[in-house]
Amino acid sequence: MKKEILKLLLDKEGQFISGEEISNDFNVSRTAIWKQIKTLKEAGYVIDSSPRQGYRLVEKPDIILPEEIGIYLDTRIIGRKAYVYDSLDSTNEMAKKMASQGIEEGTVIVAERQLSGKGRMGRLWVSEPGTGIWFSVVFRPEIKPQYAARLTFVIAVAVCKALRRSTGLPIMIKWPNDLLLEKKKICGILTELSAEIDQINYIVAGIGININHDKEEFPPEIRATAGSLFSISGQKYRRAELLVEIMKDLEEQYLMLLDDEFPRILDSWRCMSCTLGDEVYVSSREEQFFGIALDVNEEGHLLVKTEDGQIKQVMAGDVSLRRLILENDK
Ligand code: BT5
Repeated sequence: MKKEILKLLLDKEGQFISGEEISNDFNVSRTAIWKQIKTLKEAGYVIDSSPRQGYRLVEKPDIILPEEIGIYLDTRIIGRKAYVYDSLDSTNEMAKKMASQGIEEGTVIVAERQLSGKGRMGRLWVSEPGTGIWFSVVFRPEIKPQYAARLTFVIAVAVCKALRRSTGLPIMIKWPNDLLLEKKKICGILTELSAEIDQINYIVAGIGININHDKEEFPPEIRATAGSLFSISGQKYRRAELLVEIMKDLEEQYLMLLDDEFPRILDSWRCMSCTLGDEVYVSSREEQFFGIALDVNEEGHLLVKTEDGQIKQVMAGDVSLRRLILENDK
């Protein structure tokens, strides 16, 4: 009921809809409508009520409400179920717990804030309330575990495409899991796998996107490297609307993966990559070296030509762009 009333208000944003019209449309009492309007107002939607004219949506808050997401989403898999929490330790941890209990594929877990948001290799992800989108998606792809890294490409391409389309900003992908805007990290992806030798149980993809932060809102230790859509473009965005667009692209790219069309995903990835052709510094647990990033292969490994002409395959290392290192060193 809440969803239907919200849809009417959103469709006719700025115009009055009479209580009578709503009660006829949905066959509910005026009191029931008034109750739903009250909860929407409490959530932050600014709704005018006039005894003669009815209700009018005046302003939409920057909140992520599952009912609103449901109105705009026509996906088959991604986001059919969405849970939004005020606060979680980590959406990935919650998603893994739900996945191991059998929750359906495509389920999305969002948190307004994370108390200990996770990056890779035990690093922290800063996830303050209200400014970004912090969420995880549960996948159960029928692909071999050795191809699990492909999902990171699915996510990076989908998020990059959706953000570019919605904002017009020249967002780029840095291998393997970052999105950059004007050389600042605006998004990080953390993909976690649970698998047997020959079969994937589930993959949880965690995505953190900085949307409406002021520059000063980032803690000093990441202020030089982190950015948000707002801190770079000066434009604020409604997170719920971006999330819907991202979910649509996630579904599109994921279906391509399931249809054995990974080469097409890789082609999109190559077009949006700021890593290929550039001089990179590869720093993994085993080794560190400089080279030129040539390409990525079907497993998602980065092919790097080293200074002595060898071509190395880089897996889950940490790749830094040399240009950035020099600039940050200044
Ligand atoms: C990542 O790790 O980039 C993956 C981040 C994934 C976060 C999402 S949010 C929803 C889901 N639930 C979780 O608990 N996690 C996922 P990594 O490449 O290791 O980068 C981490 C590094 O980025 C940190 O060590 C900081 O230097 C920097 N960093 C931390 N918070 C940041 C932020 N909000 N924006 C930009 N950089 C940040």
